[in-house]
Amino acid sequence: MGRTLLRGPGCINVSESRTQVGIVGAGPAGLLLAHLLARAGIDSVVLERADRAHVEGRIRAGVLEHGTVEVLRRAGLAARLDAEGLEHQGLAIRFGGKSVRIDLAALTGGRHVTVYGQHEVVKDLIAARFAAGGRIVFEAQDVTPQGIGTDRPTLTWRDGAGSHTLACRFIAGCDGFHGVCRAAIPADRLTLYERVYPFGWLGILAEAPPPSPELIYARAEDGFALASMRTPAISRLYVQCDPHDAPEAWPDGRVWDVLEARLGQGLVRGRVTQKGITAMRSFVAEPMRHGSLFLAGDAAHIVPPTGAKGMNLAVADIAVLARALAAHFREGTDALLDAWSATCLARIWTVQRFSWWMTALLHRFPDDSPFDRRRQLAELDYLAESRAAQESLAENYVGLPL
Ligand code: RFL
Ligand code: PHB
Repeated sequence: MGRTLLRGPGCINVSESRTQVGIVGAGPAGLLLAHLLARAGIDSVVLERADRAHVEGRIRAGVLEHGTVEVLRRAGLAARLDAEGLEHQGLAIRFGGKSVRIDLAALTGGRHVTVYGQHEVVKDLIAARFAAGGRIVFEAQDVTPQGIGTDRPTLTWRDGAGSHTLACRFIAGCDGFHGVCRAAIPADRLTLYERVYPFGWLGILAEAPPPSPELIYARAEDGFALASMRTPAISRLYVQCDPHDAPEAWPDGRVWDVLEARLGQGLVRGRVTQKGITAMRSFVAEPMRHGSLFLAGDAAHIVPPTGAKGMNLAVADIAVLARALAAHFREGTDALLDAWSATCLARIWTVQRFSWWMTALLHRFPDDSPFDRRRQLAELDYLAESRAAQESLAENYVGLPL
């Protein structure tokens, strides 16, 4: 635990404390790691830049793979997920006036996905951490990892109470794509792979029932659209847009008109309660470990959201990392920790390929030639006709085994 050092009257309050694993970021990756470590008897502290309301209100991913639900269930985190999550046995792909149902369950021997918002997962994780007496510091400013090349790294930060230092054995950088942890690794020790797409997604949350009980992915001549949901009464809808557009360029009427044109039948309009634009990229930083610092989730890799994989990859990284850290602290063996980055990267590149493929299949690329457009339609026709093609999509969509 910590001790507080007061440096003179009216001066800043400086505190020092110690933990086994210092975790930067209270997104799904950081919070799940803290939870799994606690269940293995390992102490951690989570440092988060934003406040709790912000973290719990951030609308992002919505589709949980079969294996992600299993991880959450095994960790005792699925009471609300099991009660409120929507099991999806299939999805639809619409193009050129056709609609193809991908029967996920029939094509994968009974596996399915579950629609449950990422912010609900985050709320469940925060509640579980606090119920177990876990430490999460919200509104931690200027978090800085130091000594990551040694086995005694530290995290320093500031908050309203002063400056703080946390001595750790390991640091987990779970601070997303724009975090500080990846930047703390010397540039010559990382290889970065990146592809930035010439489009983004405009996403809305609307008080309207979804057009269908299953997700609809639509490829139209002027771009992509997706109809998802959060509950049977709340739709989550996306349209492909210019990544540089401001949300103000998309008044509600325009969003609904474009959705209707791209999705086709069944769209129900309602009050729009949230609107935002996400740029799209594919990104991998290798290796995911430098000394005592591990990068997990979006801090190490980004996928375009077309395959619904971002949060699922973060959960997979963490499930493997928690096991490896438990082997270190409880059994004194480091083989799993030493293999962690390579173990995760094998899955990550498989998921990168699938997310890129789904994106290329369904989006309009500005420099596509007429040949490219016809080839894209031919690929969709093949998917509509071929069980082998559908099996490949379904196997990746429900998630490869952990
Ligand atoms: P997160 O969720 O980004 O959490 C990182 C946390 O770290 C905090 N942080 C810091 N804390 C302290 N000090 C600093 N210097 C910090 N810098 C950052 C942040 O405040 C945050 O709380 O990463 P994590 O845990 O790896 O989880 C990954 C998922 O969030 C992500 O893969 C998906 O949400 C991706 N994603 C989407 N995926 C989908 O499948 N479907 C979607 O619709 C979808 N929408 C999105 C998204 C990602 C977005 N980002 C990252 C910009 C929409 C957005 C806007
Ligand atoms: C969502 O519900 O937010 C969602 C669903 C499927 C995707 C991406 C996002 O591919």
